[in-house]
Amino acid sequence: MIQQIQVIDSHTGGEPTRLIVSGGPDFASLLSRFAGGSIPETLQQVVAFLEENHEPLRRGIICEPRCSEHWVGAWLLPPIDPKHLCGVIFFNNVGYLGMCGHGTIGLMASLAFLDRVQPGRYLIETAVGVVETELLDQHQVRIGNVPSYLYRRNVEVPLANQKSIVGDLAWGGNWFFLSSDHSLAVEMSNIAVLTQYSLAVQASMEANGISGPDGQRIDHVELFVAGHNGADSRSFVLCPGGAYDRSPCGTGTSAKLACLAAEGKLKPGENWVQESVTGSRFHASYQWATNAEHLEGLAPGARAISPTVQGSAFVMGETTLVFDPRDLFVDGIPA
Ligand code: PYC
Repeated sequence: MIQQIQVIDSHTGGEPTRLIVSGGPDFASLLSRFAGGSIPETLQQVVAFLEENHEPLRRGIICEPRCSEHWVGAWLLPPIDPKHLCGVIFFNNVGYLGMCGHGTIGLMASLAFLDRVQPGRYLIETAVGVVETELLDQHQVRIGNVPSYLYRRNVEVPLANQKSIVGDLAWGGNWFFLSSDHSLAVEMSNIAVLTQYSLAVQASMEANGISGPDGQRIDHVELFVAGHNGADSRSFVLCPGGAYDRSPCGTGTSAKLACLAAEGKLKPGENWVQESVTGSRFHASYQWATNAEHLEGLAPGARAISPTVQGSAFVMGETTLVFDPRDLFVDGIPA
């Protein structure tokens, strides 16, 4: 049977998001099947179900030939709590993401495009917690992300030729290795070098057992240099799956703020402008988090933050994807 899926494509600071608005799995019945636990627990069970039963569809939607590795997909779900706007589950070319900052901004701009939301504040359910959003106009969105924190400081990651890089491990809704300990130019002309270098850092962390508190893979690498023209910092972010983030990365900016807060380099409420390698910018700040003591790996006495990240997204297309079982690449081109 030919399957049809309706999507809204947007980009946030150059990083694209494909929001699946209909034609996918029956999420209402999955949510009632896995009901009972907290919102993140239920959504993580839905993710496990998708991983077991709908991998070909994930690949078909987000991988070539219909899409490509630098996109993030977002399943739109009905809310578990009726006071919330909706749920969302993010994925990319290799699997599922915890949270996605640029994707949440894209989600809100896409819902505004569909006339499903007006400017105002909304709560969104993700697999790692409930996120606050404020739609400021058709394009501008402010996100109150999940509690974020520095996990380990000054971690040395060995590299080839007896070299190494030192950086921090932090959580911002995904796991990040963050470092300024390099001499690479964070410029578009240097993307191939930045990508190869960051892939080597990712591979070395995996080979050397450098992980999150529960063995979680540190699957994003952020390389920083000083910002200019009003930006506090400029960064290159490598995502799982090998593509770099065209936006400044919302979860990565949250992880960066957590490190700055822990080091006393940024005060609560102070603004931080994070620029991406493409030149797009997010405006961010934080407050100390309350009720975040439960976070795994939060050192005794350490504090988590509640980051706020603001950016804008633009809709690029409204498309029906067609999946014909006679198509050799109906499930995407295998990597
Ligand atoms: O904006 O959080 C983000 C993100 C994660 C992966 C790609 N973008």
